[in-house]
Amino acid sequence: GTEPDFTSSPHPSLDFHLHAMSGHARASTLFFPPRPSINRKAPVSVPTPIFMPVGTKGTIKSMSYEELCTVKSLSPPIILGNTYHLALDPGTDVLDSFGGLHNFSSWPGALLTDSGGFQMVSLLKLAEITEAGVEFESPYAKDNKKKILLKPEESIRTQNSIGADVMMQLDDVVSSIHDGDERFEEATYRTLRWLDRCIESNINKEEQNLFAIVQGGLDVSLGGLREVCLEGFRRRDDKIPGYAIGGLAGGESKDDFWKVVSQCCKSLPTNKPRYLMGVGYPLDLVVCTALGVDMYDCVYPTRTARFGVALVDDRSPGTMRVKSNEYSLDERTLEPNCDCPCCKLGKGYSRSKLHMMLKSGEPLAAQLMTAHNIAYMMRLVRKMRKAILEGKYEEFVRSYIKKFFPDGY
Ligand code: PRF
Ligand code: ZN
Repeated sequence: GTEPDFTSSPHPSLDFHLHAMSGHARASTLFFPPRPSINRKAPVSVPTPIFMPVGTKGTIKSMSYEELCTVKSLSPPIILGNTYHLALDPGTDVLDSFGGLHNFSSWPGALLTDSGGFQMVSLLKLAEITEAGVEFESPYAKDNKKKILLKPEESIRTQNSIGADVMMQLDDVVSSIHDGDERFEEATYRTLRWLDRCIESNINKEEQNLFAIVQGGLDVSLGGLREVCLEGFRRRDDKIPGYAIGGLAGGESKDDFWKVVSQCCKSLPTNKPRYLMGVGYPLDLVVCTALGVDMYDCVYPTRTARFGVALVDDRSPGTMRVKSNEYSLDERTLEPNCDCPCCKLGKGYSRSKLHMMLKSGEPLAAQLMTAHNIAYMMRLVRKMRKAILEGKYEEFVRSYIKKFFPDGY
């Protein structure tokens, strides 16, 4: 059936229905229950495969929630926020007094928050990781380089204040191209220990799902660290409503990347969602969905929009640099068949107009380009889902790659 049944689900805060598979690719629906505390009266459903746009501080940059929710071509059912940024601003006092981020920012859909450790490690480079947690220098001048320690308990406490429908565990993130074997081993076991501390400290299990994050570097061999991590999670599976694959998209080769994603998907349970963190190139979505991934997030589509790059289907490598002078007199919209607020099925803003606005730094250009790229991603995941439901995903992958690489891949 396609109606949620939270009573029969082992996790009262998430009901997961797998509808169809095409090869390893999956079409499913995540149902999040009604939540009176945030004035949510009906369940929120998230069809997969899904791409989650990133609203680091609770807003997708340059987009209003009104436009995001009421324009049918956009309407992402779930977006992503970051614990680290939200803890600093607006902070847990404000979030608590509003009853969470859904209320504070008037977001009616589902919300997922990343735990904060990865953002600190990737943003600050100054973070020091110990068994206690991730220690970093406050980025605020007023704090005079004060050291702040983000513990697993603290990350979950903040995510409970945010009220996200999906919370991520604090994980020990290692750079797959900079760190050595010993560091990977330490990080893998620590990620398992931190998961237990996160599970213990979640005070809102009825409404907030805590996902585990598979770490373990690039070693996919039998008895390798990815397997160690996955085996550790199997022993805790009854406490884990969903899984993420972490530690990728950090500069490793595509070959390594695909091998790890494939191995994780083969080992993860089939009855729970799988989320590949920080991945958002359209082609990666198409390929990783074929390997069995359900959920994705990345700043790429929205960030690149603000820099004047549109995602388009009809050329290699699938992007259009609208700032380039070749578009200064181009009367066509970005994509002829796109029904986003920018293209309006060929009746919207011309490439020439967008080109001019981007060159002069007009904020409307960032808004329109962002809308187009979100519409592109939402259309892509809808097409993937349709192909999976029809049992034709392999053909879909072939024709998608052919469009990108007409001369061969
Ligand atoms: N862990 C967390 N967030 C992430 C990642 C991770 O490994 C990635 C992958 N590099 C993106 N975002 N917590
Ligand atoms: Zn468009």
